[in-house]
Amino acid sequence: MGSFRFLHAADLHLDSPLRGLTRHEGLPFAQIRDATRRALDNLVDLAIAEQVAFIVIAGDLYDGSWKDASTGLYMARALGRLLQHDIQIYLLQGNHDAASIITRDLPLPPGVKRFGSRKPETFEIAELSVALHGQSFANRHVDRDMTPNYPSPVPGYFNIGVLHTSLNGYSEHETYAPCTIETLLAKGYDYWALGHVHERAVQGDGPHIVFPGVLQGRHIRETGPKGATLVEVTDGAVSSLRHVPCDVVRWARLSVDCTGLEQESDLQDAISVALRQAVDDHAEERLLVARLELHGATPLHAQLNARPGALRETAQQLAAMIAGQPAIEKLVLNTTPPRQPAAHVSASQNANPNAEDDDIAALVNAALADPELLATLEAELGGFLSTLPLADSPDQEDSLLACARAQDWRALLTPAGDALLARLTSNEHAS
Ligand SMILES: [Mn+2]
Repeated sequence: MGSFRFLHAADLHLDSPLRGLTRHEGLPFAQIRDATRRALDNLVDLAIAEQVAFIVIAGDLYDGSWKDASTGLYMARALGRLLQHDIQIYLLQGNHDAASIITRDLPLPPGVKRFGSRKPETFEIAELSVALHGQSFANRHVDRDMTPNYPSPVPGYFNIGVLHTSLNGYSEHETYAPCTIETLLAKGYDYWALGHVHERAVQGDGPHIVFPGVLQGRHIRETGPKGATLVEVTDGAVSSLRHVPCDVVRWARLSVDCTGLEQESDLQDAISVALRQAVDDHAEERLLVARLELHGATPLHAQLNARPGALRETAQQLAAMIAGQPAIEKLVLNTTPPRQPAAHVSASQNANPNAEDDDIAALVNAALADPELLATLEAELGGFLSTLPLADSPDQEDSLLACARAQDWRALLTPAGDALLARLTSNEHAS
């Protein structure tokens, strides 16, 4: 037995639409929309450069029915390049491209094999002593374990199981063809080429159970390097396993610590540093698309929250002036004011009290910093308050009225903000 290489990919989702992205202004949509096609080209280039014997694609080549004939033609060209280099192709249909979903399909010339959906099918490559076992999805929803019907390994061969599955315990993914690592191991195969889970994962260190992950990240939940797994087999055993990036657009969530930043220029520097670092870490020739998440207690909090759109534009301009020109998907403000809201407020039963806290605190802070508002309060309330025939008493010293009479607007507005927040987040007002 000699040695050979093969490539394992899954979840290409060719021509996947830009769901939810179009509302983010200033993104290079054309480049992002084209990314799944260019990643497919990179996959083909990789297969040719590494002189792999064959490629296995474990489901979800497409995101659903083709958007038009050009999706099928693009895939045909990619597969055609592989065939011209004598690279055999093994395809499996997953939940996104199940037999019942795809209304049009590619012809299957010699060299392209697709696993049937009625029962598991085995393809043998005699000259390499390789057997591939797999079953495509007939329908979108497969809620049973498909592995019991998979055949026993071919003796003396390197056996590969091909399966589109959520395995179990991947809560981010809907349950499809669930199975356990134990049942996969019990089959006695040498390698499980899985698809469906978009995060790359390698299970166990005996027979390899591998999710290569999505070929190209498509949104901010698919961050980090994306690509395919290059497997080398020597004398019937896996001798090396390498994940090779194929993506052309890389998604990243960047956390920017704003704690104690006092000047907007300091914040701009922090954003530039975070972006530059991410480009160095990730981008190379790729487009980096970043979500900036600002956090920490800063005196800038109120001012940032008052004009989040302006900050986003500034961040985009900063990004445009950095080598590699990363794009900003979104800017999320999770900063807090230096002074925290009163404890009873955060104990309220709101489902997401922090966002409310921050908004109200920002309003109150903005009000306190507004000399015009303070002057108005004094003018409108001052005269009225002085006519009130109320005697000061010791237990009224901290009351709102006492604060007003003393023209201590800060002391007045702070509990007013807290009271407003308590009202807004009270369940009694939910109707
Ligand atoms: Mn899938």
